[in-house]
Amino acid sequence: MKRILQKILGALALSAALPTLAAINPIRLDTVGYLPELPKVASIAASCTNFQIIRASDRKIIFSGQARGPITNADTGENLFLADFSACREPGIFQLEVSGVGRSPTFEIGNRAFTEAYRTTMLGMYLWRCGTAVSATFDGKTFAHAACHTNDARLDFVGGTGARNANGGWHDAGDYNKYVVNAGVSVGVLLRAWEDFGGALAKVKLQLPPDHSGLPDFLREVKWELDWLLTMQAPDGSVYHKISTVRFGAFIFPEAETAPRYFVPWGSAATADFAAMMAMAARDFQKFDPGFASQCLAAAQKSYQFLLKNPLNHPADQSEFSTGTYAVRDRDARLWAAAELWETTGDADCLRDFEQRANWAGGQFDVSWDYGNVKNLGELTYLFSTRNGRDTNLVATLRRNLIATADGMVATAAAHGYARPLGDRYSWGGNGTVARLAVVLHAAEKISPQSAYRATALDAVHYLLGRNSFGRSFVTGIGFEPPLHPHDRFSAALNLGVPCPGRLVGGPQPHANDWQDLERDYTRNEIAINWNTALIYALAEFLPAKTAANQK
Ligand code: 9MR
Ligand code: ZN
Repeated sequence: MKRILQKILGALALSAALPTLAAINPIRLDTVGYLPELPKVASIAASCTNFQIIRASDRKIIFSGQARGPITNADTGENLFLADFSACREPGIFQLEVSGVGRSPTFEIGNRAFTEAYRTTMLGMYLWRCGTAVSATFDGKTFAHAACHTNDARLDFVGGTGARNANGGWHDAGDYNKYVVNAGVSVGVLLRAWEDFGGALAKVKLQLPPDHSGLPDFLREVKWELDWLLTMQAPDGSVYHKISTVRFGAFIFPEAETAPRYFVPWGSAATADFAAMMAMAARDFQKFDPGFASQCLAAAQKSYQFLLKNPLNHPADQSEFSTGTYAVRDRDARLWAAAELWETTGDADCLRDFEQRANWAGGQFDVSWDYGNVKNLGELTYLFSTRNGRDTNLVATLRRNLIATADGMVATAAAHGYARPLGDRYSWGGNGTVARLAVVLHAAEKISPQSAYRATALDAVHYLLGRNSFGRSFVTGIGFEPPLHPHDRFSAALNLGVPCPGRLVGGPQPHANDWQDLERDYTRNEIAINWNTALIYALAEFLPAKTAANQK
């Protein structure tokens, strides 16, 4: 019976309103869209020789092609056919059809195919704001909460009494705590996006409440986090590791979470991440808000001086807390801080500090990187700096390693049935890691313009938006059959039938097919700022406006 029903439905045009179909649809592609000039490939988990691209409005066949395959995709255990429709450049809304197999969900071909997705992921950031009321309407539903956590935070665990202001910032994830180390990679990647694609980003108006700051919307959202981060610096320049309840709270509205929240003792990784973020902010905000830029620079220098006086790795004492630890060594964060301070100030001691650390690291780039290993960010800043005085050997090594690392990603994507540039590596937050590969790929493209780097960065996006073994988008509110049940306290409390939009879930792990849209599955179906910001970077690369980096 079920089979017959599926057959009947398969013969009809699939619509996003039919939730069970994506799970069985063997035609997997980016259910948001494709850029006209870039490669377009679908993966088909069924026998396929010919395929057609059909225009949604009038069902006209606008392209026919032959699939290639089958190829064996080891990690998902499937035989896949690949349908390449790169030559199809006509803008519009389409479906891919394979006779006897079915039709894909609709997708767009167009220069602005990712603009709404980008705006929605930025809305996802706004909806993480803490210390304030938020309200936004998306797809006819209003996502709102009252001002939350307005008593942040108590000083009991950092040698004080009473409270000190640490309001603001973003909630971290599906929980409402605020962690400096995870802010590090998140803000770092966002400001990297601003430096790489600021021209394009400045053109997109975001769904934000009006203000009089005069800042581009993108920087306004980043500043929300930076303003909070400034409250996390102790008078001696060290930086508190996090603001947290003692244990994770219930699935209630943030304003209903009234359990006391505390400053958690300082850590050297948090301190170094802070110095790096503030040094970046100092140069990125200079043009728009010089007062704020100098405040950021002074804060960065103070924390950097503190680190020089405290050269050993110092993990934060989190023994009283069972919330997220983000307990990482400080090595990469110190390298990153030195690079950003040098880039912003030209200080020769920072340059020496960075170069020594980068040489210890062999000038290597990491393929898989996240909040615990941020050295790629520092190395890229150094590599693209126009300042004098760099060690030419180190520059050459970094260039070589960057290209080798990016080439590896290109090869990995080419060998994978869904062109996942991280291949068969799946771990907690792996979807974020996949998106973050775009940072290194774009950097490689800047020094060696090759279409494969750009195409592979877009492969990462395509995987996340539906070209995967689930045939579904991993981003709430975006694409075909996105997650409805992420591990997210705010969405659960709202109970609107759909979750907060614009959030990338962690994704399958430890194996390719290990994911379900289940709220309790926090290791696979949570959301988090470090994953979202990585996706924002990847989407920013594919916004329509030419950017400083790709203007030729
Ligand atoms: O993303 C983090 C992952 O790498 C860790 O393995 C995991 C366990 O420590 O924690 C993840 O981060 C969570 C954080 O600790 C608390 N907020 C939610 C984060 C996403 O799951
Ligand atoms: Zn809050």
